[in-house]
Parts: sequence; structure tokens; C-alpha cells
Amino acid sequence: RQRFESKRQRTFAMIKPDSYTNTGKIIDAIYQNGFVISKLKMGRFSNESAGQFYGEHRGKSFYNGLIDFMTSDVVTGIELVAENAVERWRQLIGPTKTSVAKVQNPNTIRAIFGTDDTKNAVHGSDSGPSWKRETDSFFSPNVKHSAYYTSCAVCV
Ligand code: RTP
Ligand code: MG
Repeated sequence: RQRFESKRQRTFAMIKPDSYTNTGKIIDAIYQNGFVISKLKMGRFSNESAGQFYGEHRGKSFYNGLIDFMTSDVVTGIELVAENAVERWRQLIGPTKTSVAKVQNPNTIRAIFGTDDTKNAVHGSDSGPSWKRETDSFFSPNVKHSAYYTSCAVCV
């Protein structure tokens, strides 16, 4: 008999300002696709905390527009738990650019809820190390929160 090997993994998802009004639908999609929410925080980036979160993109052509967008209104950061969570969440959200997602993967969250190539509804960590860096960055007191939820079922 095979011993059960858990591949349970965490990833960091975020609902961006353009999709605030779709928060309920996106959380519904999260559960429909077998993810568990371990932590959720609604908050607001300052210029400083957004710059820290997106430090790897500093100097790129879209950087200033990205920071303006991400500091414009409330965001919801969500830590997800599932098997292969990083890869599965990236598949569910689709390509970075909404315009590409609408053509290539019309069933993805960005295709359905994205606004344009910067305002693309949601974020997803691109690797395990990114998850760690991003979750530490977002769930720190540097990002002011208006609501904070921790699930007892999976909290560690
Ligand atoms: P994310 O980090 O938000 O999950 O998205 P990603 O890995 O698919 O894309 P990334 O290259 O990390 O870019 C971060 C965010 O910057 C904005 N962006 N705009 N206008 C543009 O060409 C452009 N390129 C990137 C998007 O909001 C993207 O999610
Ligand atoms: Mg990225």
C-alpha cells in the first residue's frame, strides 16, 4: 500500500483594485477549484509598501503605472493552500495581459475580470520563494488593513 505523500503547497493571491467589486465571485472560484484560504487581508498599499512588494519590477516600462494602480484603492491578499498551489493558481488566473488572456485562455480569471494589460484583476506568486517573500511583505504591518481573517482549520 502506498504511503500518502502530501504535496500541499501555499501561494499568495491578490485581488487588485480594478476587481474589488468581483471579490465574492473570485473567492467563489477559489473554493470551486479546490483551494483552501488560510489567511485573507483587505488592505491598502502605500507607495512605499507597493514599491517593496514590486521591487523586482523597478525600472521597467510599466512600473510607475503599476504602482499608481496598486495604490489607488483596496486590495485583498489571500494565502491559498492546495496541491501544487503555485502552478494551479497561475493556470486559473491566466496570462499576465488581459488582452492575451481573452484570446488564449477565455475561461481564466484575468480573461473574465481583467480591465487592461496592467489592470488585470488578480496576482499570483510565480514560485515558492516568491510566495514566501510576497506573503511576508503583504501580511506585515507595513500594509495597513481594514479586515484580517485567519482560518483555524489550516492555521499553523
Ligand atoms: P502578477 O505578478 O501580478 O501575478 O503578474 P505576472 O507575474 O503575470 O506579471 P509580472 O510580469 O510579474 O508583472 C506584474 C504586474 O505588472 C503589470 N504589468 N503591466 N502593461 C504591461 O505591459 C504590464 N506588464 C505587467 C501587471 O499588473 C502584472 O500583473
Ligand atoms: Mg509576477
